[in-house]
Amino acid sequence: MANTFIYLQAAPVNIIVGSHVWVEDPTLAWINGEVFKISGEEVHVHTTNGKTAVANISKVFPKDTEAPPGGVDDMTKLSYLHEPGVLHNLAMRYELNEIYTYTGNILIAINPFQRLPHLYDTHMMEQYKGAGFGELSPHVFAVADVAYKAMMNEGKSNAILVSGESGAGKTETTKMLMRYLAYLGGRSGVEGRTVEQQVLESNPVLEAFGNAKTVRNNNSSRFGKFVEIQFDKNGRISGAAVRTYLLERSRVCQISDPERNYHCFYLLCAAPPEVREKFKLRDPTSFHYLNQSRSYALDGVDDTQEYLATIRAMDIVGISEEEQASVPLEAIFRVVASILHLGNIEFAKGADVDSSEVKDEKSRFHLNTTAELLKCDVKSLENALIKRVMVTPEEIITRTLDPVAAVGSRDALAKTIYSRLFDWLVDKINFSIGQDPNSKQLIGVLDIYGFESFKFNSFEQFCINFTNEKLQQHFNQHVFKMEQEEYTKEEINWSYIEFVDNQDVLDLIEKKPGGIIALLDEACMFPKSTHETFAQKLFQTFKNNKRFIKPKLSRTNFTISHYAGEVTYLADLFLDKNKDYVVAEHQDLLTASKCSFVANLFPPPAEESSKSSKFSSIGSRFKLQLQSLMETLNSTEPHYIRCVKPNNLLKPAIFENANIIQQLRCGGVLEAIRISCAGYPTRRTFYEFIHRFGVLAPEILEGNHDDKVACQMILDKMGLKGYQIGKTKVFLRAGQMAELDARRAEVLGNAARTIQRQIRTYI
Ligand code: AD9
Ligand code: MG
Repeated sequence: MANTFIYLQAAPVNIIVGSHVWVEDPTLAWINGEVFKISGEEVHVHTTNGKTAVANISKVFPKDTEAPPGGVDDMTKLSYLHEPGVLHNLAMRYELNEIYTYTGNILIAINPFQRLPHLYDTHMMEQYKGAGFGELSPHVFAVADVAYKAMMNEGKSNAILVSGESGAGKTETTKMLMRYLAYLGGRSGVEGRTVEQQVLESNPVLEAFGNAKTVRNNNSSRFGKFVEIQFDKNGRISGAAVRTYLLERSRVCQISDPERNYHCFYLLCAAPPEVREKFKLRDPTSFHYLNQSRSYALDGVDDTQEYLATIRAMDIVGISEEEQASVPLEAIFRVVASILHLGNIEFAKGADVDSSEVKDEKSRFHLNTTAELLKCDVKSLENALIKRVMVTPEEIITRTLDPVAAVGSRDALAKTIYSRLFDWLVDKINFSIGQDPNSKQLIGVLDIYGFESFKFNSFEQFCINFTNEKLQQHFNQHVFKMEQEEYTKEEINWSYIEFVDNQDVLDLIEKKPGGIIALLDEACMFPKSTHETFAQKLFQTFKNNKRFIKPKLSRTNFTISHYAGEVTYLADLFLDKNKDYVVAEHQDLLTASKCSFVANLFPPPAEESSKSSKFSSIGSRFKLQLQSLMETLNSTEPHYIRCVKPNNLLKPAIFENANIIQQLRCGGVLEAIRISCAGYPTRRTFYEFIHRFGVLAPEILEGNHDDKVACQMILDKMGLKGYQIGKTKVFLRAGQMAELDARRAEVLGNAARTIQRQIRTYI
């Protein structure tokens, strides 16, 4: 990750001895202090921690000594819009449990890591319902309210895009948004399975099957989600659709301490005894897919209670225990249990070379149980795990798998079943809630993984970061547009503002032909490819691409220079992970299941192959999904919420500066500010401006000028260039506010010295 700070605002030249400033600090990122010496370009500062710091004048930023002690609720109200100022403002507010702050129209939400019930109660919802945007403190409800009002007034669809890194609070924020929208668009007094109730209850169902404990978050969503809530012309919720993206499949069979598998496995193991007996379940410690990690229980969570809560939620979204239900709940949990038993089947070397057999009696028990639960033939299951049939034009060859390959086959089967089950749940939820064909307006809520850069990054991070590049482009264009609109409204000239686009990274990834995804698909289709040949092809193709870097010490890794920093990807598993196919033996086995639910999860492939071409890849499919998401988003009015994780300990009241700066940068908050800095970052109403800078020209105030003219005269007297005067506000270029403040401090200092002299003379 690039470790350079973004200097949002050119450092002003008018820092003088006595100025209050910010300088870089190795632990705190930024620290403030007072300048006591300037020699050439070097500024010497007494910092507030009792030390001295020396910094180049280009890296010293003025501190607004007049900023209100509790911070400002909108960053655009800051006098100096720069990185330390932004950070300090958030820190001051966080200390007071003010977790929300605007940056213009963007809401920044810092995870409190503690319940703040009063912040989300019905009383709060009532208040926000009647209020105009900006009237009350920043809040998720205010964003949802703006979206709803805009939809009602303009008849246009809106979208709320929630982003941030793992554990930053996206899912919690999304749930608050949905609760507020259900409050606005729900039918009061109606009980039972209403559309809004189903929309809300889809969350716990999806969380039970798609969330897991990770090192970053005890309830981490392992999939992306876009919920479209449809409204009728009276503003009542009339339908909804949930789209999900890229569920993490590997977790089903591989976890490492202290993470967990998907919640549903544990809660099923904690179900009432008769349920566990039916599925032959025991303690989670007895299952290989769960006991690879020693983490079983979650702090503050009772899995038995979770089981019951999940059942209740499933009932509301139309999956019930009743016998007459088309898909009884029982079938779903039977499939979940079968995966646990499947994972316990072990293999030993078979009699022939490169062959394997079910290891022992214990494994045979699990094999039998898996077959029983999936209602498929046990011998066919065994064969599907340890044999492969190859059909050549001449003959049919049966090949055996060695124990390692058999384990691979077993795990592939588990992953396939689980991901089909998850997709089925999403479809079922959509079917139950129902879409309103007459709805012309909707509010979409996007809860999707933020930018990721780990020590080792693979295909999943590649897809996630690709998503973020797409959203970043959308975001930049939007922020830029908003700026332009503000300028147009004030009738000022804005034509020369430029902003950096990330189209070049997107081309590198998704261009067809020739982008990384296209080259990966090519490699996957060519039988002799290896990850090495794939990497070589990338190096060759992109050797002159400035967004692509070949790391010196590796033959197979490659680095992409993303908008949020550089990320190095390990090409090793890209080919495997990109291939999207179900082993034919697995497919045949499950299509033949006597349980219609299982068989329906695996419709015969003949139906599918007529629709699609013979090769399908995860990367290309994901690209198409993203394309469709972007099309939807482009037809909506977007609103942005950036969630920030204040510390990695997941504890309240700890605000880690450097960590937060990094997130603001990745979330594009600093970029948004930079875009506004490229134009006129400081805006003051005529009144505010005169109030602050009237002292620079008392003679003008004495004249009987109108406010606008007075502002113009003050600015002229100070000799500033490039600013603009709008209809109600003065628009200053970056650094000009600091310049005016320095002049003001000088005037006030002179005045104070004169008074002191007078006092001395008098004494
Ligand atoms: V991930 O990318 O899905 O791993 P999220 O979704 O960003 O992540 P999540 O919403 O799950 O994070 O929040 C993590 C935890 O922070 C929650 O389980 C809560 O314990 C905590 N949290 C987040 N937001 C709030 C809040 N507004 N109030 C109280 C919160 N606690
Ligand atoms: Mg989440």
